[in-house]
Amino acid sequence: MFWSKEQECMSREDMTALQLYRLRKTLERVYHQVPFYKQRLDAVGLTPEKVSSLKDLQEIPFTTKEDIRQHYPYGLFAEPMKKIVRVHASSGTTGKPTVVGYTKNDLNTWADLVARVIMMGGGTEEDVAQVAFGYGLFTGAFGLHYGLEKIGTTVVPVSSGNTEKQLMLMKDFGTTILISTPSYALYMAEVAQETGIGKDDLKLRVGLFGAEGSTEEMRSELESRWGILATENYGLSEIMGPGVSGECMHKKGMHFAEDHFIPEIIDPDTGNVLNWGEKGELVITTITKEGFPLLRYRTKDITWLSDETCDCGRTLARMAKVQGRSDDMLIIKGVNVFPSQIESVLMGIEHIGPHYQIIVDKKGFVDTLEVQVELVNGSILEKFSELEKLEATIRHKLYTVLGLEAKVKLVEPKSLERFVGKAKRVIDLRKV
Ligand code: DLL
Repeated sequence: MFWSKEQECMSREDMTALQLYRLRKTLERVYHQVPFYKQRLDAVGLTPEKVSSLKDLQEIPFTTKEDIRQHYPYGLFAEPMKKIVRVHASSGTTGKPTVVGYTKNDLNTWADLVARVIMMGGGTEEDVAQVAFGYGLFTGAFGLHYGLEKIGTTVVPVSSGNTEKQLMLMKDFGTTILISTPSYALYMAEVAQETGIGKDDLKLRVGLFGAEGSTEEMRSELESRWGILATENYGLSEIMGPGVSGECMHKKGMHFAEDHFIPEIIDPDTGNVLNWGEKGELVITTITKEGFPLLRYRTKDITWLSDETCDCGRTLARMAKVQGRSDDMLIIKGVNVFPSQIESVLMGIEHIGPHYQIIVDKKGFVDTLEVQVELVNGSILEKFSELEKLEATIRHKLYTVLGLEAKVKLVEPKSLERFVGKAKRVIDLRKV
């Protein structure tokens, strides 16, 4: 199912021409309307007229989150405030948030791009969608909300949290689409089980999950617990919010809205542009945004792109699951570890549940890694030999994948923290 088939199935030639045209327009806009970009472009001797191919994009310096912070709150907006009809912000862990602004046209484009993602994942106007992302400055809920309304889906704007009520509404309102982070969907499934709500009590058939990474194993877990088809979508507030890319029902990578955003993959250390298929940091240039355009924004998200046409017929570049953020990558005893690798190992092992916590610390000069995992059934805690055997199995599997010794601690069911938004599974005590 397509929301905008013509754009989603364009030939590469047409896409390149459209991107170049829109890139030039964006450069003109920012060159004349944002002093920061004028300075940056002047510094490398690039004026909008000089850009004759997409390769020229590589001449443009990167923009970082730090640049946005330094112009807090509105310094990088390309339109006067009277044209800005909405702001959102991402909280960030330290200091001031990153603020983004949308014109009326931006909101319209945003709703269209989210509508694409919803339809790709199987949503229609017949559906009832429960938005269990937090409404507020976060882009997740409002982003999905307007995309759903554009299609004509019935929206239940319940927001995140209050899990028992969510489940009651899901049942009573006949919700067919659940929209949340994968970790919240997992938590909700657990509460559903505890309160005796089964798959058959619900009409749920589709899950649209995003805003954080999750492994294939986590997807399977969610699909079987809820009896749904689960797809994943990706986005970030700086670029727009959700709607940047999303999976279709073939679940083979996220179709990237290339007609609005140009993706590049770079080597995060050297900044060199890599080829299609090579893994690196995703860099995005917006080419239709009015309020808050961004040139070559470093997302820190590690992924790769494919330009093969998907079985669904879409020709848009496909983005692989985010492997992690370059700033989430843990360096433990000199070994690079992404939390997603640990999740992959854990999800395939019997007797343990999908809830875990990663604790990194230092003993003297040596890094330590501890993985705490919840048991499905607490009774095993009394059987010392079984417990030891299970811990050894997990340790061995982690060693095989990470090349690193980890301490494994099995804990009581339901003893680890649950999340209603983005999960925080890593505690790095070395940074405290
Ligand atoms: O999380 C936007 C969003 C909301 C996307 C709802 C999809 C659904 P931020 O709060 O600004 O925006 O966080 C952006 O979240 O750079 C990634 O690191 C991470 N992220 C978002 N989607 C995914 C995903 C929203 N599907 C940051 N897989 C991004 C992995 C994701 N990471």
